[in-house]
Amino acid sequence: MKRGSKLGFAVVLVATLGALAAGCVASQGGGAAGSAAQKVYVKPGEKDAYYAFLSGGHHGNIYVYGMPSCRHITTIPVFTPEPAVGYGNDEESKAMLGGFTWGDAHHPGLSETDGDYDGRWLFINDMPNARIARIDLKDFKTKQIFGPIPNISAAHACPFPTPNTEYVFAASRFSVPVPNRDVKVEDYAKDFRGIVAGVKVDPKTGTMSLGFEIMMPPFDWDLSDAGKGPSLGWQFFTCYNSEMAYDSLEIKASQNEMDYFAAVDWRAAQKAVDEGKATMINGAPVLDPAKVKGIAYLIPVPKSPHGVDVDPSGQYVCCSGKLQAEVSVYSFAKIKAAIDAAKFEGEKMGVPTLKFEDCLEAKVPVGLGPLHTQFDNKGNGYTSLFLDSQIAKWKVGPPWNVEDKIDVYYSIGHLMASEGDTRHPTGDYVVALDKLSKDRYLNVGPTHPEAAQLIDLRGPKMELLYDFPTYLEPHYAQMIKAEKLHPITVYPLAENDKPGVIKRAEDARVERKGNRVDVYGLVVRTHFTPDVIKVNEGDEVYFHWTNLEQDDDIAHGFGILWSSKNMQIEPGETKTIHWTADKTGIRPFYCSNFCSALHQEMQGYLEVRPRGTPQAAVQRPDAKTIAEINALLAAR
Ligand code: K7E
Ligand code: CUA
Repeated sequence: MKRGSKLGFAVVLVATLGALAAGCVASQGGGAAGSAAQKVYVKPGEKDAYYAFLSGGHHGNIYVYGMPSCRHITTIPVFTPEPAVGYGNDEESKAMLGGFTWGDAHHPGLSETDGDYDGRWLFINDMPNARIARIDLKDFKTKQIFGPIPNISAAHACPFPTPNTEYVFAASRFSVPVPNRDVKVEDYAKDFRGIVAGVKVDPKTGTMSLGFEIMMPPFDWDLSDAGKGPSLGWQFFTCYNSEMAYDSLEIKASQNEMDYFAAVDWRAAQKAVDEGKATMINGAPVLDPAKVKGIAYLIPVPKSPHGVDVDPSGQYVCCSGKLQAEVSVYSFAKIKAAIDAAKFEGEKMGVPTLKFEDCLEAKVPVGLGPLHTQFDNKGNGYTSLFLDSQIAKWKVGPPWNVEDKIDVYYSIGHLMASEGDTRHPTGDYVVALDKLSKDRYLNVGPTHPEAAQLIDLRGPKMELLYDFPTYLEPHYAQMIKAEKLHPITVYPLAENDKPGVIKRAEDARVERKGNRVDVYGLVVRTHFTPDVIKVNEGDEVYFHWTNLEQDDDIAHGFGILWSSKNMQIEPGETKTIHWTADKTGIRPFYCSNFCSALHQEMQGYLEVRPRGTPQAAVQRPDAKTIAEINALLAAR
């Protein structure tokens, strides 16, 4: 009996193992899904290997994702007010936005040193208003918005930093008269001009300033990339509409067999400006290539090109002709030889044109609707195919053949490879940034999300790992190794020298000069000091709140009832917000960011009295309150 029962157990055990083995095989066969899941799985508490910065398109900001998990970590407000943190609401960020409440952000550009991402800054363009923002990757905050850049009409080919971040660029997508004035649109070819601008970046601070502008023919300047290695010192810009149409562009701008890309020698352009060869137009030094030679050249490209991408070696310039099934690869050495030999076929408004055959190296038959190309570390290029909804992988170099293709869902625009714009792409991943998601996600009504897809490049074949929706509308993105970034988690109080900062309860006060009232206050768990503030109707009140916390993730909010005033003050930070005391009565304010067990108690009152009510020139908290706050601070 005993023996029999043992045997029975063994039979059951064998059967179980058999089932497990079968299950195992099934899951492998089912298959790829299991292994793909493992490749994107980042265990709870663990962190991703890459930061990915996706442009927010007409949302005007930047989305930060972790890769390979594809988790959305945060959104950085850039060109658009953001109410939760109060971006565009506090005085500093409001001034930076310059009255604009939207932007259309297309191309994130990480700063580089020696052609590799250095993790210092992130630049991004606002196309319609021709602005460039710089985000400091020390705290992931927008620090400067440069522009609107004079004479530039829609900065699409922007910012595309140079290999040592000497410059970021902008070029007019829609040409206009320069200077803009009263002209007829029918006089387009005569009076309209495109502009290419080189914006200098201070190597220490990242501060942008205008270096030079170049007057270009009125084509639609589209995309850009920086030369590197042998092509260092040159910047490339594609264009469409060399037909110079001003209406029905979808037909009239697709007539020519060839459009162009421009090669701009930015060192020569800067030198010409420094030598006084520019004309000032709207405050910008503008160079006219008809008068100043050697700064720009045009090279023919088939059929309305979109992306221009320089390979990691810097030898090849790859242009994607939207209406052509090929990537045209140009040799920089050939371009340079033709320029040096002054072998021109003509000129366009003073810009010499080179011959197509003199510069072309290869045509790669990638497929329909090529838009953008990225690279890996094994000598391959990856080109997005909008019409085919595919990515084509091809050999950069002879025999220039297509090696693999993968379907994407749907209608891919840009793609981004890990460290893909550098001299040393890592070859781990590419993310497809698809323009249409159609049926891929739960139905949320007519506003569909955009679609992004993580693809593994490490095997011989591209492998689709993961789909993730994004809010409107990433165009381009960049991915940097996480180990390169070391953001701070609190602002060191000792370094805080912001206007309006106070660091001791004794300094908290309300100062009045005429009808201007300045509140110098502290926020700390769980108290506003002062929390009762007396003002008069019509007063212009400036609240300067300093968050004395030095603990991670303890931000406080400041929101005023019945108003649009709200902001977040992060640990160690000082922020100023302006509010007009518009109405006599009592007006509560409160901490809008959940900060502690007594968050709900973190509130205060504005007592707004009628105009002319006598008020002290300075109000201070009483000694008891100061002692309480000091006790609170000491207890931490
Ligand atoms: Cu969407 Cu670079 Cu603006 Cu191409 S751009 S797709
Ligand atoms: Cu402070 Cu909530």
